[in-house]
Amino acid sequence: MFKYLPPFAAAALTIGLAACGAHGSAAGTSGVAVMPGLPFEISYTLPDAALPKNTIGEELPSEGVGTKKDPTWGKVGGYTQTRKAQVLAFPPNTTVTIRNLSKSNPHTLDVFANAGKPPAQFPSNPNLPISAHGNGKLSVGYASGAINPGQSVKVKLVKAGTYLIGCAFHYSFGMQDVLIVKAGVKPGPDVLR
Ligand SMILES: [Cu+2]
Repeated sequence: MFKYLPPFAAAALTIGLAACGAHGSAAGTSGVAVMPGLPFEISYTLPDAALPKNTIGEELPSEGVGTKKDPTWGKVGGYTQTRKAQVLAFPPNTTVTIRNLSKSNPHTLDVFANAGKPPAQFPSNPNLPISAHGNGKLSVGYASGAINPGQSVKVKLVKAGTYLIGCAFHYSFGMQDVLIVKAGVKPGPDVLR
């Protein structure tokens, strides 16, 4: 891109990117770095960063998190522990932060059934309350309540199990996923479990 980047400019760019990363912008992984007093600017793209540990991010698949065909459970979408849709997994007794990654839509995380054996059989019209249920403890019947854009709620995974989850507002838009609560499990479609 540039044959020569003055050392001070490189330092300024590094500082700028570090500051950007520290704010952990949800999906803002590209932009333009402008250095005051210098007659050029630099476009950059940062790799997708993982969410903080023990965080579930949620948004519409079309808002960026997408859907995934999991080899074990089938198509899931809307929820992630990284940046892209995946089957979720945590050990029991973890306290998880559910974070709405959207800039414009409220979302929920509702647990409406045990998953049973794979692949996941998502019913066409499950009971998904918008109001909060379960008192911050996750098992079948838990509902986060509406989480506004950028906001979070915490829930404790008190009971081992494999659950079907969905969003009360956007289940039919593909916010359907599997949450595994079991010792030693790893999230994601590419890890044996
Ligand atoms: Cu939603």
